[in-house]
Amino acid sequence: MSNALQSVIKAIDELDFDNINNVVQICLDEGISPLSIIQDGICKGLDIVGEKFNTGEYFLADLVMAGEIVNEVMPNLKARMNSSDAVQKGKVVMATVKGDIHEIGKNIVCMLLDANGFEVIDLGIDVPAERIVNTVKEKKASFIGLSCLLSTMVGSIGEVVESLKREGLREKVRVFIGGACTSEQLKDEMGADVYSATAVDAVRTMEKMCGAMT
Ligand code: B12
Repeated sequence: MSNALQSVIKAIDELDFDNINNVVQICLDEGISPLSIIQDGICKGLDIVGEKFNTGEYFLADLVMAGEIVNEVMPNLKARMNSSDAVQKGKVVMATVKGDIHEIGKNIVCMLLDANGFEVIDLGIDVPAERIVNTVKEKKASFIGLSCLLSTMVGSIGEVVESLKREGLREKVRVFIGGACTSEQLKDEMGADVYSATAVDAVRTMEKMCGAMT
């Protein structure tokens, strides 16, 4: 791995807010893609922060700081990923589930979908099932993307699926799930359609499904 990417990991790991823009710019100057900076730099750094939180070396305030550092650099990376000539492939309603306020992973998925020609309706964090389902109905969306990082909140995924059934919309929309505490098994337990481990996987699978739907 390049020294520049290592510096991004280190800046996140050490919660070095003042240096993050600098090290990300060095990566960009070296021709490293925004996607690689996110996946191989930022996400790896966040994994280390999560480990340190687990072992008691970092506290909640440190998690907050890690989130702020990522939010600081994302606009710059997002601006470089948007493709202006993208064709609209399908509508996706994205949300972090009720009870969960983690937004970084969801925002990355939104960015990638947007850059690849999907219309993204981002409802934000801690979103109740009814709001998600009402938006699907109103916008006639084909996909829902649910982000969940807290094991205690996985039931919120099931609530969205049940609410879709009640509204007679279950067959009209594909439900994707992702986030640190999700899995293939959880997808089956909650009655969702697709589990994607990364944002890139999610975009590829949606693109394939769009092809199959047309
Ligand atoms: C930063 C952080 C926070 C920040 C978030 C700031 C922000 N603006 O988002 C704050 C301070 C808010 C926070 C709070 C808490 N956190 Co926190 N947090 C983290 C940390 C360090 C990083 C999360 C992150 O952004 N990762 C990077 C992103 C890019 O990864 P990702 O979300 O997994 O996304 C990727 C894929 O999963 C996928 N993906 C994500 N979403 C979706 C959606 C779809 C549809 C698809 C297809 C794919 C997809 O694509 C992404 C890119 O490839 C993690 C540790 C970790 N390694 O995950 C803990 C972690 C998630 N938090 C944890 C905990 C316990 C908490 C708190 C309960 C702490 C507390 N005591 O209060 C609170 C919960 C508050 C709440 N109600 O939600 C635990 C969860 C344990 C569990 N299994 O339940 C973790 C795992 C830390 C740990 N090791 O213990 N946290």
